[in-house]
Amino acid sequence: MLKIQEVKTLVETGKAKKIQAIVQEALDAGCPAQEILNAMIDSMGVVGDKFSAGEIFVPEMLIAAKSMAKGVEILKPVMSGDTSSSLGTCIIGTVAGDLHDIGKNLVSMMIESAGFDLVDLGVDVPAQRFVDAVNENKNVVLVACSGLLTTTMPALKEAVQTIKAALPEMKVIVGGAPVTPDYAAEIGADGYAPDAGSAGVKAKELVN
Ligand code: B1M
Repeated sequence: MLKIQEVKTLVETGKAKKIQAIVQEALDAGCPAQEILNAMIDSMGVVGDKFSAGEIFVPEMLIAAKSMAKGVEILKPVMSGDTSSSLGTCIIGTVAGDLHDIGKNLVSMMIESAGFDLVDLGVDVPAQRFVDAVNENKNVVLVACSGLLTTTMPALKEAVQTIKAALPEMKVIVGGAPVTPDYAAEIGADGYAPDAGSAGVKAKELVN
């Protein structure tokens, strides 16, 4: 428990160099990986609230994000399951104009654990790039689009609609903090998930 509190503090204060050792110590002390991850996600919420309140600014958000990403590197091998048989390839990316990637990276991890091969296009991905990636890769069965800003929700819509216009049979899943199930349905996505764990479950459901 004490170690988890330490992990939270290291995320909130952006101590990227120290966090990996402490995450490892928390695991060694028997803390479940999911609990450590949830604590780090909570901490990003704290960081967001401080940003909203004008107590911290973009650089502090950025170093907190780096710190969390470093911590997740230690959790990834523990949380990823057996992926020996593939359900097909999933293309994933954060939509145009949006640079947030922590949530997308967690979703990638869970979709990969669910049994998909993954092609990660990164952040700020133009709508057409998703279509091109489907055509450039083998056995693509799913496209996953993440959006974290209310201002990039139209880009999410454009991504889904561009993919569906070019590839009507392709399954598309969307998510991200401002996205709701209603919005996902309204823009023509096949699936929505509120968090990384349920994104893995939903992805499997969509291709079965
Ligand atoms: Co930004 N940012 N940020 N930021 N940032 C938010 C999102 C914000 C809520 C902060 C706030 O004001 N409280 C706010 C958005 C407000 C809004 O749109 N209503 C905001 C803002 C305003 C901005 C800027 C505009 C700030 C500025 O420049 N003035 C700017 C925009 C830059 C851009 O993208 N063009 C900006 C920049 C940044 C940084 C670059 C500094 C950094 C990102 C670094 C990085 O990602 N590598 C950053 C950060 C760190 C945050 C907060 C603090 C944390 C985000 C995060 O990683 N959360 C965030 C505040 C917050 O979230 N409370 C904030 C943890 C992560 C695990 O959660 O990403 O929600 P999340 O992912 C979840 C679910 O959403 C879901 O599963 C994930 C795991 O459970 N999910 C999916 C995500 N994608 C999914 C896809 C799926 C399914 C589920 O299917 C495909």
